[in-house]
Amino acid sequence: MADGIEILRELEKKILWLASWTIHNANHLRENSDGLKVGGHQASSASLATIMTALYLDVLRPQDRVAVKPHASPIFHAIQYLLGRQTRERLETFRGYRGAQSYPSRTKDLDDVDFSTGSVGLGVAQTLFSSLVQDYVRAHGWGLSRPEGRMVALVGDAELDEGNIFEALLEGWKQGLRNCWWIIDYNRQSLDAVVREGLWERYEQLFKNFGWDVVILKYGSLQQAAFKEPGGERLRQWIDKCPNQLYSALVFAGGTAWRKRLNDEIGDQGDVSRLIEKRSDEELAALMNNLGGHDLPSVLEAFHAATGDKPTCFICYTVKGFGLPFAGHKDNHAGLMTPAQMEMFRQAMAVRPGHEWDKFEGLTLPATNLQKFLDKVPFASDRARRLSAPTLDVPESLPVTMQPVMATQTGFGALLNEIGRGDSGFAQRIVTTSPDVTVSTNLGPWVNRRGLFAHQAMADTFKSERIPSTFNWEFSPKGQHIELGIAENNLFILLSALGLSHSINGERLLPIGTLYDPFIARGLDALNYACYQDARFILVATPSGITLAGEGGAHQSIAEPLIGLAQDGLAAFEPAYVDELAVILRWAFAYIQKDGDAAPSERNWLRDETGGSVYLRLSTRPVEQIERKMTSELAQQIVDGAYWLRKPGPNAQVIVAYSGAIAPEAIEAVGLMAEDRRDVGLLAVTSADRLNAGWTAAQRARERGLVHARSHIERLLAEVPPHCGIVSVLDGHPATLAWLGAVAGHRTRALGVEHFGQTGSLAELYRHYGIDTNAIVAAAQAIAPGRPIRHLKALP
Ligand SMILES: Cc1ncc(C[n+]2csc(CCOP(=O)(O)OP(=O)(O)O)c2C)c(N)n1
Ligand SMILES: [Mg+2]
Repeated sequence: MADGIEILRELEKKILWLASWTIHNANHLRENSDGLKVGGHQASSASLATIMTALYLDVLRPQDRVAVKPHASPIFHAIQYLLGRQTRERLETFRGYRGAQSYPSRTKDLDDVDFSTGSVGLGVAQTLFSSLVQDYVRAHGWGLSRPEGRMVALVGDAELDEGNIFEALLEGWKQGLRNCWWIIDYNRQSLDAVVREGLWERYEQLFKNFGWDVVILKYGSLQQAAFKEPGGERLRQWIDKCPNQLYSALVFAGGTAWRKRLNDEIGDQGDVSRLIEKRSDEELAALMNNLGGHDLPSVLEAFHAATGDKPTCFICYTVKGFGLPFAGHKDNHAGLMTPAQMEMFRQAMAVRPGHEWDKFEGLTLPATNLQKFLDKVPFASDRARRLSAPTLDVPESLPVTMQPVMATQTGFGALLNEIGRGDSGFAQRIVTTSPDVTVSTNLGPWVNRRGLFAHQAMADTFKSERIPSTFNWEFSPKGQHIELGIAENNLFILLSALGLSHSINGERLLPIGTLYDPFIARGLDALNYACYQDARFILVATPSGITLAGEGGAHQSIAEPLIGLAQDGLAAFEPAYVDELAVILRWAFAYIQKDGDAAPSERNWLRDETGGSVYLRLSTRPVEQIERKMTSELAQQIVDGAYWLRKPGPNAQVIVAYSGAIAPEAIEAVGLMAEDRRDVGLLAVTSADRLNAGWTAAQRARERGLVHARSHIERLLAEVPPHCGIVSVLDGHPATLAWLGAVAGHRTRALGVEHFGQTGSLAELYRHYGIDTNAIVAAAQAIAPGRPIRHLKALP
């Protein structure tokens, strides 16, 4: 190990150099630089150089997974470079087009990032949920031939201000979290400031309260040795009392300043003075900067000592910018080394000009020894850290017992209930989850059949006490529903972890999460990051819109259809009928498993073969169902995003395009107009999102010369005469469908909901917001002039 420590020390130096050079290169040297400087990396990275060296080059195993603090990405990339998993070219284009990413990215980086970070707090929680998912998978008897991994987060101390971390912490405690390490980079600096005194004590208590072990790495081995010298105890007391601001300032100021301050405050001409005097300025600075988190032996010892599976929080004292000229300065977050400072750093590192990217340049140990060491690094012993799992066959169709009048939410519950009856491999891999709205989003029947997941079996007391209850809430390691507390961030981060199981655990899951539609906004960033990681899941949101009337104004959702339209990696649907939902859900189970060709289909210009996640915006409104045969053509159109419920004639003056639960109003309006407007058409839009994406892609293809490219909506609207108007309507923001007019230049009036919070009956609310039958007719009359539509009533 002594040898090992020397090698690690050398490599740590090299890693800090490479990370600093990467940033310097991106800022000062890269040609065609647009003048935008890279901030927030240099100091922030340096703070974790020691800890990450210890982890990646010694402690971690291939099965371990890490969420790296966003600003430590240059250190991460430098380590991967040394391990031969990152290219020089990508480091040279750090933060540039197709270069190494400023924040580690699972999808954009090529050097094996486990979790994308960038939005602080989310990566931290992701490790916790990944650990729960690993337990879930293994409890179901899958993936047992592979060793259990540890989920590790490198956490900025200011990152702990993010509330989602505490939401996760509580959930982890409830679910019996194991195998999770959170390593806090306690540099006592955030972006703007130096953090409050004594935060570590709050953290310590907090983590202990949630059943974690807490390991504090405060003093490095130099300091520990010095404390044993005569006068050492005085020095320790002084360090313990020193405020964060002052310590940082002295780190920045260096040896002379340390000496003056220490002599002023504890210099007694006796033991302590001797302890201080014995050391040169440089040695004194090295001693005072030797905090636990920068001391390889202490860091290694602490990590290796944590052998059990208990979740463990390491509070590591560090210096932001350690080893760099602006170490400790409170303004250093976006600090960059000047070319002159970099030159000094280069000399200190003995790196010759032109050899900046050489792996072992300037190191004292022989290159062959260093390379031999790197070749044996346990973490890198298995190149295939990213796993895969076969796709599961999805039934040709999903059966459902139709009732004449039915809400899509009821349909969803019935569909899952049917799936839950069978015990196909497909049904076994479904895992559902919900933040305390399991029953109210209609997952109850499924949960009754498949049970809830927990490490230990727990009977339903109501059942054992023979008290009648609709729900049989039994927990067991085989259960297939993970019940969460009310925290939508947790829902999305858990979905993200479940939806990466094929890649992380080599075992595919088919995750479904349910929540109330308006609360998508509560966890939106976590949803975005789940999609960004390319996690695969189905999100089912009910109730939605103002159609939830009885639920009250405070639960209305307006912007969610636009989120569905805009969110990358998420295909959004808003069906009106349960037979549509059955088709879409079946498609979704296959779609979330795809990972194929990125070329768009020539039929709809969508890139379905690449797969993605799915959002189903459903409703609690019972709607009269249409009795019809589900032909394969109709099913295809439902999945593509729209179909004619009533085809417009050649002389159509107006068409109505609707989405979702407002279908009865749209149908009624078309009926009422029929006598006074010719050939009225009715377009059922099942996915504004997919229609829009196909349209955009087809236009782009045409602009690039593929003159015959046509999207699904273009084909549909090609049948509509140019003078015809479009009235679009949905229970959501009108912009969701307003773009339909731009497809072929039809005059359009977009109806929808723009204001929040009104309560009332469904009829009152539809009237109030102008999406009822009469409002549709009025809009049609206004944009498709002709004789007065006789059923039109005056608008309020
Ligand atoms: C959700 C979110 N809000 C704000 C930011 C901008 N930001 C990036 S780093 C940072 C402060 C980080 O401080 P700390 O976690 O202590 O890391 P250090 O820089 O000290 O290493 C902030 C506010 C962000 N990345 N994500
Ligand atoms: Mg910090």
